[in-house]
Parts: sequence; C-alpha cells; structure tokens
Amino acid sequence: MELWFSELHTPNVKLSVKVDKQLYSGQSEFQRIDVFQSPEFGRFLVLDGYVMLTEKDEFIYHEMIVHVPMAVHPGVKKVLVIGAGDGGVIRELTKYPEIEHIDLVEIDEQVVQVCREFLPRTSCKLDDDRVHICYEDGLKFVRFKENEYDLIIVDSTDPFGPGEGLFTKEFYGNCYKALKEDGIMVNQHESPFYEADATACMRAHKRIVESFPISRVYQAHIPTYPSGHWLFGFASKKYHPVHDLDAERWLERELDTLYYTPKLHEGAFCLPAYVEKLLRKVEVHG
Ligand code: AG3
Repeated sequence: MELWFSELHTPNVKLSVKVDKQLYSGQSEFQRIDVFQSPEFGRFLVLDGYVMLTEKDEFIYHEMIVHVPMAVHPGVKKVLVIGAGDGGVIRELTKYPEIEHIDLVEIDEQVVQVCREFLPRTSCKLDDDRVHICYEDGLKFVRFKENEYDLIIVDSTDPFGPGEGLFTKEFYGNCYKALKEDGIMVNQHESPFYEADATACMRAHKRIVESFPISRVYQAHIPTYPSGHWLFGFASKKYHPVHDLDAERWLERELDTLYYTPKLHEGAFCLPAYVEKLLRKVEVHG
C-alpha cells in the first residue's frame, strides 16, 4: 500500500510527498496539526493542510529569514519572533552570542508541544535561557510595545486562518512602533508565482511600503512551498539590506550555514523582472 500526502498549490496543481507513516494528528483550538515521516523529506509539519517545514529543506527558510537581517544590523540584542513555534528561527538566532533576549510569541501552544516531541531538529534550542515563550496572538502582543526591539521576525503561516492578522496594516504599523530607531522587521512574504499567492504578496508589500521607509523583497528557493520560489520582506527604519551588509563581520563569526552566504545575500535581492514589476505596481500606485 502506498501512502501520499498532497497539498493543493492551486486548484489545478498539487505537490504530493510519499509518506512512510503519520507520526501525529491533532486538532488544536486554532488549527489541525499533522506530522509525517517521509523517505524524501524526512519528517514534515503540516498546519491546516499546508506544509510548514520539512527536515530536508527547512534550513533554507530559517537561514534566510535570520541571517539576512543579522548580517546587516550591527548590534542586535533584543528580538521578537512571531509565529515560529517549530523553533527553526530560534535555532538560528541562538548562534549569535550578542543576542540577550528573544521573545517568542506563538498563538498555538500545541504546535510547540508537538514540535518538541516530533521535530527536535528545529525545536532543539527552545530551552535556551535567552528565549521567553509567550502563547498569545502576535497581533495583540505587539500592540503594547514601543521602542523595544532591534529585530522582529514574522514567521507566519499563509495569510488565511490564524496567520491572517499578521499581514495587516495595523500589525506592520505596530511592528514599526515596537522597533527601536534602527530596527529591522523581516517577514515571510509568500510566493510571486501562482496568482492567489502573488496577490497576497503584493498586498503585503503595499502595506509594508506604507509603514516603513526602507522596504525590499528578497528570494530563496524552497522546494516544498508552492512553486518552490519564495519571497521574504526586509523592512527597516535605517539600514539598507545590501548597502549596509557587513560581509566581513559576518564571515568572521565562522557560522556553519548550508544556504546563506553574504554573497548570496546580495544576489537574493536581485529579483526576476516579472517580480520587480509586480512589486513596483503597488509601490508606485500606493
Ligand atoms: N511558515 C511559512 C509557510 C508557508 C508555506 N505555505 C504553504 N505551504 N502553502 C513556515 C514556518 C517555518 N518556521
């Protein structure tokens, strides 16, 4: 008997992954949570039917969402991470000794429990002394923060279901306020390829452009996400993602990465012409 997991990437396209066995299935207060074991991608986490991470390709997403801002900002001490209950972002952040405090705000405690049990490769640093976990809606948490963080990482799900509020104008405005005067916000920015994703992507970009003086988009190749071509947003009050990249300082750290390099960092901000066009549409006609 063959067992396959499928995610619909559009009503006409799906990605199917052969499964050895289902390790967990449960319904939390917020969403359905599944963990599978597969021959090609190792273990993978699915929320409401959407693949959040696989053991084989999660390094790409987590390295790109963390090391890009960390190689730009010269002194990150306090970080706010929203979503990210799987711990992948935390694992990468804890590689930086100068970070003193990380607030991890995850709406769904059950996601953290399940990841601690079944996905130790990403959840391995959740008990680091600097990490403070708060089970709350990120949208609400950030409302009451002012001038507090050097870096905010928004590791959300897609913009429907529990993650919807993390793509709103109100949320980005509150992130701006919660950041110090040289703060950076990075968010997962969906894919530009399929129409529904591209629409979400443009909507998010428009709102971020309206909220931050510097707003750039960068890309990575993530095989298990829709189309495999994924974007991230870099929004900032002061630092430019490429002009303020300090490659030497980052290389001196001798961090062991599998995807991120400062050279790739620069290249990641060079987008295909059709993506530039999509983004320019909302920048110009704001
Ligand atoms: N969060 C973004 C996942 C988006 C994937 N979308 C999809 N499969 N349709 C990933 C969380 C990793 N920490």
